[in-house]
Amino acid sequence: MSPEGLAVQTDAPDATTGQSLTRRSRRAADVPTLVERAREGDARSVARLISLVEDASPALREVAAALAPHTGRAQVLGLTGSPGVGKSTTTTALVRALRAVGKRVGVLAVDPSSPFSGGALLGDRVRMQDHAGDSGVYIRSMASRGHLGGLSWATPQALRVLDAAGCDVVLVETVGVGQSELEIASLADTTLVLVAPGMGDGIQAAKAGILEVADVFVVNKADRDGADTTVRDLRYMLSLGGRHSEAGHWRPPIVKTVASRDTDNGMDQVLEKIEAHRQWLESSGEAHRRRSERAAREIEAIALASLRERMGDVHGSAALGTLADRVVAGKSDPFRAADELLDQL
Ligand SMILES: Nc1nc2c(ncn2[C@@H]2O[C@H](COP(=O)(O)OP(=O)(O)OP(=O)(O)O)[C@@H](O)[C@H]2O)c(=O)[nH]1
Ligand SMILES: [Mg+2]
Repeated sequence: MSPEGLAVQTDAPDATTGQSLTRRSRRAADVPTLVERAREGDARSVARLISLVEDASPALREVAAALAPHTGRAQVLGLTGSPGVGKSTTTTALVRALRAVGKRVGVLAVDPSSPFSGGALLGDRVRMQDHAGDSGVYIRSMASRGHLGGLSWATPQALRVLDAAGCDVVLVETVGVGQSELEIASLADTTLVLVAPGMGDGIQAAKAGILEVADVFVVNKADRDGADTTVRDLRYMLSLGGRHSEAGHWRPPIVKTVASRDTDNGMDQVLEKIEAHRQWLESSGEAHRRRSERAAREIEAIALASLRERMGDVHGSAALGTLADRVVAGKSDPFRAADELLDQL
């Protein structure tokens, strides 16, 4: 075994904590070996690859290139909803249901508010211990703040890692705050929007544009009063229009769940609706459209980030100073100067 390989073995002690990231990222990565091992299902290699992605390591390009031929198989499910609605509990229950039918599952818990990996998701990790020791499940918390473009930057790459590692399904959980649910919808093949009775979630959903992104509505905590009212509210709001009401479009079904129960919790119905949606995606051509839109957004995010980086080099540079002097002297105008600057990039 090469010294590199040894380093990989020893320095990724815990796939879920994301600790020792800095220490790890300083070491050179043997990317082909990592990818090979990840494809064999080695959790440490998967962890290391995701860390490289998350840290925007210099090896990122090599990682992306090495993963590319092995991707495109995994079904990506997004789960979003207000804090405390039951996303992690539902994720755990769905993982169990998917494992029961022999699927390999990856979970990415993305915290859009935290710049730290794993920090705020401690509680989630504890619950996820349900699946500890099951080699058919890979669970990872990720931070997204601090990355240019938030979710759109590191998450798609992490999805690729899990896809290449042979996950049949990848669940992406993110708390619904502001933009994140819209971003998750653009990443996922099927987006589940969770609401709970008595949280005013239906109305919030309408306001935040969530009605437009939901492929399946999950009314969780259906053991509580008001679940039927919530279902009715959602149904009413869906009847008011939007893209769902157009002919040939998918009408998001509404499923009631009690994710905290071990049995009879509604997960089988959720999986049925997900499967129905998958079939609709394929037969309508929407699957391809979504995937290529996703790739386009990714390319755009990378290109913009790289432009910004180059612009950063320009700030305070002699070239910019010269152009500024010409504008001040009336020999050029800011638009022409900006064009000239872009030409130099
Ligand atoms: N009564 C009831 N409680 C539930 C149900 N599902 C989840 N809970 C409880 O609701 C609380 C929040 O659940 P989580 O799964 O952590 O919710 P979350 O949406 O992941 O929360 P954040 O990640 O903090 O946004 C926990 O105490 C769960 O046990 C349910 O179906 N019924
Ligand atoms: Mg959670």
